[in-house]
Amino acid sequence: MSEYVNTLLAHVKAKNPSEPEFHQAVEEVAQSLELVLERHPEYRSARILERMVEPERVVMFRVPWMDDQGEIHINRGYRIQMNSAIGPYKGGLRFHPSVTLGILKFLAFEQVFKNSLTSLPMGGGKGGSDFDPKGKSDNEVMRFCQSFMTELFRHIGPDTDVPAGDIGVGAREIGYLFGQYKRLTREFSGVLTGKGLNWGGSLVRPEATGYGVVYFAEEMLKTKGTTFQGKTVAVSGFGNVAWGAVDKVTELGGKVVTISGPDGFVHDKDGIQGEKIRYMLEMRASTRDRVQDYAEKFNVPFYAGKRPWSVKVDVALPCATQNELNGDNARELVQNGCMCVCEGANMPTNLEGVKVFLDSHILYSPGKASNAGGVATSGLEMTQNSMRLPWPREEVDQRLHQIMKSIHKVCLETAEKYGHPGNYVIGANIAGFLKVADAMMDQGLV
Ligand code: NDP
Ligand code: 2IT
Repeated sequence: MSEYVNTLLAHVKAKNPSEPEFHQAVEEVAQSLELVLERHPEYRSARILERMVEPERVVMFRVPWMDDQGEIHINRGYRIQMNSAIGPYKGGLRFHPSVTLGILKFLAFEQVFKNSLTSLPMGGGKGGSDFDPKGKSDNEVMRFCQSFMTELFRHIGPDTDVPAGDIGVGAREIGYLFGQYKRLTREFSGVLTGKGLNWGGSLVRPEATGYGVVYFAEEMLKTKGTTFQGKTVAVSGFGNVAWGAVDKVTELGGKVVTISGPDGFVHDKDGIQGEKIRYMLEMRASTRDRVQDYAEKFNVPFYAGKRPWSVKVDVALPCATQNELNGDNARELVQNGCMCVCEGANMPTNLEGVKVFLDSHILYSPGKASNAGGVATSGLEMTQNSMRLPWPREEVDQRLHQIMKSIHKVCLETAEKYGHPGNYVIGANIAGFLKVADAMMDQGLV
């Protein structure tokens, strides 16, 4: 690492203690950017990267709410408004007990590069709460969402900051959040994405992240002259992203043999298809947060407390959460002949795992490139809201597909241009950075 990047990292660590995930995300990006900063000293003297690691604004607030027994609970709410150089802040809300300021800062930082790659005018943000939706009633979730929005509403807006879903935030939560925003502002606007279809939502948004991951992986496979047809695929997670990915892989002739949850993973050798894909939605909606239910229903093996990376597959799609795949997992996948790892989750592979994939020269794509289909379709939802005109399914799907192809292309072209052909990490980080950096240069010292 150059002295410049070392100094920058030391600074970020000293200034933001107890935020290891944020340090990790910055380290990965900064390493890739050494090449750009060497060629373009103007970014260094304008201190672009130093500015990008400092959020434009962080909002942190109390979220008090009452459970069905009348007990009072207090959670913490956040919104990180990371970078608005190329558009209003855009990014999801995560409700999970593991949420901290550092986790949301890493996600907001990644979002800036991802949104830039989509080619749509969206800045980067992220938010959420340490609220645990597991086992909560609909009424409890509604009261929580209303309390959360009662503070958040003053910081967001259709041209300011447009939140969406992430872990623990799906259609139900977006509904409650939207209802409360509308009530407080007396405005029906496109302030959130992932809305219901009959009140401003877009077709394909629920499937978009998972579909996008598979469209991206399809492009990666094409570079080796192959397709999903007949490939065995490991997916982790069983949430929104995993569900879309399983559905699209199956449609393209691949066979998904694993899904996972916090309790372990299931190995379904016959492939997850048809009714089994629909059952994934049921499992998630149950809020039991157990993937073992699938193993019991379909009578397939369940491995408690394990992740699916020991299964011999051609393609792996990590779609659960950050740091779910370490160096040992990566070595095992590579040794078992896995030819393509395409990330659906945000930063699912730790730094050692990423190094293993890059050194082994298998096809490997970072989440900020391959999972951008979700936010890209959110961008398309914003466009439809502005036009007050919903597009048909084919139009949204076609645009999503086109966007994923163009992200793939720009990653490869950029990697090649900077002397690292086939390296999607370098390609994604540099291409995502350049657009934002140039906008910041144009806009003066902001
Ligand atoms: P969901 O809440 O729908 O599902 C998350 C899934 O991951 C659940 O199955 C969840 O279980 C599981 N999970 C969480 N922690 C672990 C763990 N330690 N081990 C195994 N499984 C775990 O969320 P999404 O599908 O929306 O999000 C999944 C990932 O995709 C996240 O990294 C998210 O940031 C990313 N992403 C989401 C997008 C979207 O549009 N929704 C867009 C781009 C990326 P649990 O109940 O424990 O959370
Ligand atoms: O990580 C992500 O890109 C998301 N959770 C989707 C964000 C969005 O605004 O649709």
